[in-house]
Amino acid sequence: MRTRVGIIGAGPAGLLLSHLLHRQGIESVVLELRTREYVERRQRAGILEHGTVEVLRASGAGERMDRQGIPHQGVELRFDRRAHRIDLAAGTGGRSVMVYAQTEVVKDLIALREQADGQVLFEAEALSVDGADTASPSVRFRQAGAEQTLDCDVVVACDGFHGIGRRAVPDGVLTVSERTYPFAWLGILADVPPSCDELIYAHHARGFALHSMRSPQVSRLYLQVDPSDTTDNWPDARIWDELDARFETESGWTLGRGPVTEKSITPMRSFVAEPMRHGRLFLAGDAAHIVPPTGAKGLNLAVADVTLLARALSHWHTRQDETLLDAYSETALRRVWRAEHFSYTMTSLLHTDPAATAFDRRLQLSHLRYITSSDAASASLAENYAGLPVV
Ligand code: FAS
Ligand code: PHB
Repeated sequence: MRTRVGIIGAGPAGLLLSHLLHRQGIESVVLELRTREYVERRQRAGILEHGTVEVLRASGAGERMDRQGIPHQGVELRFDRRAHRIDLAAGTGGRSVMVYAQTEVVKDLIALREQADGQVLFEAEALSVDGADTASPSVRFRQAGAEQTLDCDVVVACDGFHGIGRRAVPDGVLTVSERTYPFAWLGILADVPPSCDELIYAHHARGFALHSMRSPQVSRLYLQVDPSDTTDNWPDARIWDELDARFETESGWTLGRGPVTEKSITPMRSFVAEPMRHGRLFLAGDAAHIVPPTGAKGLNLAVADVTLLARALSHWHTRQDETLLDAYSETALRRVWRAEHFSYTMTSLLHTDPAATAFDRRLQLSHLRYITSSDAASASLAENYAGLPVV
C-alpha cells in the first residue's frame, strides 16, 4: 500500500487530520487498532473549546454539533458551600464552549471519511514505523492476521498515550516532562437530566466533584478518588451520596439521581514529549502530550495540533514549502505548554491533596476567592477555559 500521509490512530486527532487533508486534496490512510464500534463508544471528553467548534464548522464537520450540541457561556466554581459563576463570554469578548461529547465528534468524522471514500482501516494494528528519518517512511501493520506495509511520504502518530509513535523516535531524541497526581477521577454517565444548566467544578474538603452533561436527558459526573481505587468500591448509592456531600450549598440546590449507565476510573497525569517531529514522523494529540482533564483541554489540544499540521502539510504538498512543517513542533508546543499550565493550575486549585498542609488548603481557598471576586482573574480563567485563538 502507498499513500501521501500515513496516520496511526482513529481518535479525534487522526480522524480530523485525515478529514482536513482530504479537503486540501491530500490523500491519507488511517490505521486503527480497535473496531469502529469501540472507538465510537469510548467515553472521554465532553467540552469543545471555541477554536475547536470553529475548526469543525469551517471544515464541514459541525452540522450535527450545531443541532445537538449545547453552547455554554459560563461555568460555576463551587466552594465554601456557595456558587460562583465565571462568565466566559464577558471575560473573552464573546468566546464560549460547546458541550458535545468526543464520542459524537468521532462518529461525525468517521461518517465524513466514509462519505468521501476515505481509507480508515479498523482492527489494523500498527506494529512499527520504519525509515522515519528518510524520505520514504513506512508503517508495518497487521490486519486480519496478515502483515502489510504502508509506504508514505510522511507518518503522523495520532495513536494516543499508549501508542507506538513515540517509540519510533530513537532513544535520547525525545525530552519527556511529566507529573503524576495523587488522585484520579471516577466518572459516571447517568440517565437523569442535568441538575444545572452549566458545569459545576466543586472544591470540597472531601474532594473534588464535577457536574457535566451529555444531553438534556443524560448527566456526566466525576468524583476525585484515590488512584488505587476501583469501581467495585463505588456502588451507585455511595457515588450519589458522595456527590451530594461535595456539591452541598447554602442555597439548598439538589442533585437529581438516576440509573448509572457507565462507570470508570481515569488516572491523572501531565505529560509532554518534545519535539513533536522526527524527520518524516510527526506526533499529534495524546501521542505527544497528556493533561489532567480538569481544564477540559485534551481533545482540544489534539484538534489544535492537527489543524496546524494539516495547514503545514498542505503548504508542503502544494508549494513544496516546508517552512510550516519545520515550525510545527515549536508552534504546537507553545499552545501545549499553556494548556499544561492551565490544566495543572485548575487541578491543583480544585482537588484536595491528601498530603496538603493546612497552609496549602488556605492558599487554595484564597486563590478561589480571588478568582471569583476579581474581573481580571476571572477573565484569565475564562480565556484559558474557552480556549486561546488557534494560530
Ligand atoms: P486517542 O487516545 O483518542 O486516540 C488514539 C487512537 O489510536 C485510539 O483509537 C487507539 O485505539 C489507536 N491506537 C493506539 N495504538 C495503536 C496502534 N498501534 N495501531 C493503530 N491504532 C492505535 N479530555 C478532555 O478534554 N476531557 C475529558 O473529560 C477527558 N477524559 C478522558 C478520559 C480518559 C479515560 C482518557 C484516556 C482521556 C480523556 N481525555 C479527556 C483526553 C482525551 O479526550 C484525549 O485528549 C483525546 O482522546 C486525544 O485524542 P487523540 O490524540 O486522537 O488520542
Ligand atoms: C466532560 O463532560 O466529560 C468533562 C467536562 C469538563 C471537564 C472534564 C470532562 O473538565
